[in-house]
Amino acid sequence: MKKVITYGTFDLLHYGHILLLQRAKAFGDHLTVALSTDDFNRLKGKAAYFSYEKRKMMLEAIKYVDEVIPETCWEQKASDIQRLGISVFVMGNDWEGKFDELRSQCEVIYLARTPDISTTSIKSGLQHS
Ligand code: C2G
Repeated sequence: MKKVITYGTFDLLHYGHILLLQRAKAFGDHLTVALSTDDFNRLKGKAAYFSYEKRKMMLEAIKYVDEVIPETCWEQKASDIQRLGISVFVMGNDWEGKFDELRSQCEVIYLARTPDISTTSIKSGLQHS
């Protein structure tokens, strides 16, 4: 089984997130999402609208997602990859190059972000089609 992992807050779930998860899953047979906890979001300077539990429940309802684990710190990626037997690490390309040190453990892929949608824009109430 080829295992893929991705990390994020996934707040106010939107189609940009779904397209990321769909593309990430396509690199293997099993997708783990490491979901930022509320405490880690505070460290990231992000305040999620929905709690970790609600964001976790929503992710678990997505057919591309096989497992959701907590992301509690920046430094857990290498040990997650090792412990879970991950072959592919995927992130949106707003993170381009930021996790290249993981290339010693697994494939690292940065996918193009979906344009014109973000949790921030939803929060600021921009009209959207
Ligand atoms: N994303 C995307 N297109 C968008 C918005 C988001 O492809 N329009 C992707 C991001 O690039 C990221 C994932 O969806 O790969 C989750 O986005 P966020 O919840 O904003 O993740 P972030 O806060 O960047 O957390 O340790 C890594 C961090 O936890 C990443």
